[in-house]
Amino acid sequence: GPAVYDPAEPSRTLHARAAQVLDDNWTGASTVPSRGLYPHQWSWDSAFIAIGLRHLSPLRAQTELETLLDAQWADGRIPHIVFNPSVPLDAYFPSPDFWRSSTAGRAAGAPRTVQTSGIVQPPVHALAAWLVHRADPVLSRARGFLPRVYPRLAAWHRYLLHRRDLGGGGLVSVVHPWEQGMDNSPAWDAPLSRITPAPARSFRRADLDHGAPEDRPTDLDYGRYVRLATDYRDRGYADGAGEFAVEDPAFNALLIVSEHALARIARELGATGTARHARAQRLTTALVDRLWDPAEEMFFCRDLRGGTGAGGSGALESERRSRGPREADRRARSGALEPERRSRGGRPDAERRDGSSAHSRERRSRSGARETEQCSRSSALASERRSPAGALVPERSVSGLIPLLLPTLPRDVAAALVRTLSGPHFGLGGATRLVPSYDLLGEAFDPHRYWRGPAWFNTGWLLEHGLRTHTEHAAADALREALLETADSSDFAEYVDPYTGEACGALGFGWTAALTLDLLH
Ligand code: 9WN
Repeated sequence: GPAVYDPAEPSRTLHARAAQVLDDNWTGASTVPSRGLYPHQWSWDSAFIAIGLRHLSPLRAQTELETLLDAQWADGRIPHIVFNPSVPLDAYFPSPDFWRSSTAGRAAGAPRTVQTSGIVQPPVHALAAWLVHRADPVLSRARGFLPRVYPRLAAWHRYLLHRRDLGGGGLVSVVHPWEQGMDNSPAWDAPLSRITPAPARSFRRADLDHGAPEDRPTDLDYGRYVRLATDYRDRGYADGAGEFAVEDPAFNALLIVSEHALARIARELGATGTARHARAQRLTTALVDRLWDPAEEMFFCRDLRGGTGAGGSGALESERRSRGPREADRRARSGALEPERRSRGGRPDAERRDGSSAHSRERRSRSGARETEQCSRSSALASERRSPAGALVPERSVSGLIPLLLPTLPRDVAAALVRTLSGPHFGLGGATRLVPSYDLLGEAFDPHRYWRGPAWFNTGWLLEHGLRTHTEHAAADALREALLETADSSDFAEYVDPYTGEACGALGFGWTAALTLDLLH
C-alpha cells in the first residue's frame, strides 16, 4: 500500500473500492459482513455499516437499520444475527435450527416470521440511527425515520438496563462471548474455563470452510460457546441464571454513547432528552466505579460469576497479589500443553472459579482431569472468597480503552487512557500504528488469532473518535491515516496483524469498508 495516505486521487479510488465492497455485500434489505464467512445480517456490523452507508445512500443506511429492527423481540432485545432464509442451513454455524428462536424464544417474544439468534451484540444502533439521520435530515423526516426507530431503540436500551443488570450495580452484563463481539478475547478465558464444553462431535464448524483454523477461535472455545448458547436457549432465553455473566467496558461504553444519541433523537422529536443524558451520566459514573483500575490506568471486565469479591477501584491490584503462587503454577504447567490450549490451560482465575453449587461441581467433575485437578487444589480458598460482586479479570483487552469515547469521562481517566493507548501494552504510535485487540505484552498475545492480538477496524474507528473527543487530534490523525492505508492495502480485511498490517480473516469485510468511507468524509 502507499506509504502515506494522500487525500487526492488515491482517496477516490479507495472510496470507490469501499463502495464496491458494500454493493457486493448488499442483499437488497441489509448488508452481510462477508459473503463467505458471515452470510446473514449481524447486529453491530449493521450499525457500523449504516454509519458508512449513509455517505453512499442514506436510504440504504436507513433500510439497513430498519431491517434489523424488524427482527427485534417483544422483550426489546435486538438479536445478534437475523438469518437470511435463502442461505443454506449449513453455510453458517450456529444456524436457525440451533437457535430455534420462533419456538424456544416464544416466551421472550421472538418474531414469528423471521429466524434469529437469541443473544445480543453491543448497542451501537442509536448512535448509528442518529448519524444516519444527520446525513440527510430531509429524507429522514420525509420517511418518518426517527419516529419509527425511536420507540424500538428505547425498548432495546430498556431491555439491557432492566433485564441485564445482573450485577445490580447499574451496568449491563453479557451472557456469552459472542454478545460482546470479541469472541475469543483472553478476557473470556477465565470466565469461560468453568464452562463444560459441548462435545466437539456434536456440531460442525462452518467457519473453518472459510477461515484459516490458526486465525480462528479453537475447538475448545467453540465447545464452550455452544454449551452456553444451548443452555440459554433451553431456559427460553430467560436472563439471570447463566454460568457466564460479565460486565464489559466496551459494551457499556457503547450503550452510554447510544443513550446520549437517543437523547438527541428525543430532542429532535420534541422532547427535552434531559432524562436520557442524565441516565448516560449515571452509567458513566457506574462504569468508572465498577470497571476502572487507577493503578493499571485502564478499564477491565468484571466477571460476576467468579473471583474474590474485591470490588471497586484497585480491585485488580489485590487480584494480582492474591494469585501469585497459582500464577507460578500455571507457568510451570503451560509449557506441557498442546499449542491450542497453551494460553488458557490453568488460567489464574481458572483455579479460583469454584462452583459454589452442587450443580457446577458436578459439571466440573465431568470436565477434563487437568481442570478438575486445578480446581480442587484451590476450592477452599475460592469458595471463601467468592462474592456476588465478582472480580475484575486481569487481562488487558482493547475493550478496556473504548470508554475513551465517553464525552463526560473524568479528565484524569481520559488522560490515563491516552497514556495506556500509547504505552507498551498497546503501542500506538510506537510499536504499532494500529490498535491491537489485546495486550502486546500479554501472555496470550497472538498477532493473527482473531481477538487475541490482531487490529480491527471498528475498534480503531471508535478510538479515533475517542481521541478526538478528548482533543488528541495529532494521535487521531495518525490513527486515521494508518486505518485508511491498511484498509486499502489489506483489501478491506476483517482484521490485520497489528505490527505488519498483513490481512487476516475475510477480505471485502463490511464494516472495514463502511468505516473507511466514514473516515474519508
Ligand atoms: C459470531 C460478524 C461477527 C462480528 C463479531 C466477530 C464474528 C461471529 C463468528 O463475526 O463473530 O457472532 O462467527 O465468529 O467476532 O464481532 O460481529 O462479523
